[in-house]
Amino acid sequence: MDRKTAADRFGRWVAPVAAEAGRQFRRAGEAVLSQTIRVAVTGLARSGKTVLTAALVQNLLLARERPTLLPFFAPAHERRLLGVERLPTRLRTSFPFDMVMNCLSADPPVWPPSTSGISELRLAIEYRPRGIGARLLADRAAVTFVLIDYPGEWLLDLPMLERGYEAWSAETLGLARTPPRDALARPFLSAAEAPLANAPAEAEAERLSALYTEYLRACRANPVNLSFVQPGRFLLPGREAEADPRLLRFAPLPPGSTRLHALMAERFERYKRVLVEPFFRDHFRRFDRQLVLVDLLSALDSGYEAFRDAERAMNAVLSVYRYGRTGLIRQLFGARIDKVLFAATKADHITPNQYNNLRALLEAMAMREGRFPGLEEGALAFGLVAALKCTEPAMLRFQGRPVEALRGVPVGAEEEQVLYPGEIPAHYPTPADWREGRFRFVDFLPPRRSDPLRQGVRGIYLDKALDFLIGDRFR
Ligand SMILES: Nc1nc2c(ncn2[C@@H]2O[C@H](COP(=O)(O)OP(=O)(O)OP(=O)(O)O)[C@@H](O)[C@H]2O)c(=O)[nH]1
Ligand SMILES: [Mg+2]
Repeated sequence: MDRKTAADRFGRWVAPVAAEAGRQFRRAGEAVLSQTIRVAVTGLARSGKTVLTAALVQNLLLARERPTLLPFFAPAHERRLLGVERLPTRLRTSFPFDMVMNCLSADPPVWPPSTSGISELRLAIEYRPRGIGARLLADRAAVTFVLIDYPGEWLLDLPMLERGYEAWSAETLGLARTPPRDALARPFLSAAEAPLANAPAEAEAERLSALYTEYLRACRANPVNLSFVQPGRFLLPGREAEADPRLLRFAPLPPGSTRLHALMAERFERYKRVLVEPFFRDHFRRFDRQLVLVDLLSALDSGYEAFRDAERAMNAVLSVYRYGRTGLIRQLFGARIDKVLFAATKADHITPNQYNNLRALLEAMAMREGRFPGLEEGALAFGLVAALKCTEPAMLRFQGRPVEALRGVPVGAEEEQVLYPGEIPAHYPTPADWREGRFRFVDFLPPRRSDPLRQGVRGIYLDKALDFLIGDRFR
């Protein structure tokens, strides 16, 4: 064999292998760069989860054609999105995306109905990696973005896991006896303090749990509009509890040793074991990032007590991050969430000059109870969003001076109006802030003449929220 033939042979032999190796190498790179990120969107009933989830998804679906839709979402702004499409749902009920978009694009547009339970939506996002190193591995990569919408009420049950029935009862009854809850809890409290001695324990448990649920419902309703309700599934049961309502037939009781007591304590433990623990184990533990929506403006609108109660609920949710990396809850569930964004919703109810105060207030509410050893520095953020902007900034004259106001169609009105919504205090508010009649946040109708199906959903800071939650995964 002469040298040339040997070289040819060598060349022929090596060339296809090298190409194959290159392909494999690139495929491995794509595998490295292809990843799944699960972001859970939660918040109490009516906080704005459904509209916000749909708005994020709709704008992502349009982001390649309309990069200006999400200017603060770096991969969109840098024109690195190559394609975004919906994938079939895997584990959970499908998020009702088409229904929500049909509502928002109807003429006139309407708000979608309330949802219940947990649902998911999966998106495949193809993008061009940024760094040269990453591009050498693959010139396109993919992120599977899973959004999960679930009731924030379920998170309020977390602190129950650390309590026995007696301790939980003492705490819960103590809260029910403080204003403004005491007035709402009266029928339940008098029944709990003097249970019917001759009634069968089963029937009494049923009667007391019904009264207790009524009390929780009244807490959430107008005019008090409180946030902290426990057990959260008494109001938002979910599929498992709907199938077996006996799981919800208990209530707190003063200390005692009756048969009723034993039954209540047993059901309390069962509730934790059958409903609370599996949610944390099977769902929460798998989330990578968490967006917690807080309708802080409604709470502020309802008075000092509602505001402080929203803080109580926020801190119950945050308690999971106060346990530290070795705490009980971590050990039990090994939660891997490494970024949490708390966002005040419906920011279109206030004028832009109030955004800073709203954000600062949300942060102050969380920080009053101390730090978060369960989260790295910078992993917890506070912001504000509007899923769908229903107002435009406008000006009014008040006592001869111009003041920033909002233009929109209030719920119940026919015509556009210009309204002054009030100001968010720059300090942590005291009851005096409400005596001065400081806030009047009006509900507005969704805007007409917008075309969310083609133009995207116009919100506030949707792109910033997205960038915080998933931007780092598009390297
Ligand atoms: N002005 C304004 N109102 C909003 C916005 N988002 C939600 N809303 C209002 O809040 C209501 C509740 O929004 P949803 O997205 O359905 O809230 P949710 O948390 O999914 O509520 P549930 O399904 O009942 O738990 C809507 O019907 C609107 O009235 C927003 O960005 N701006
Ligand atoms: Mg909903």
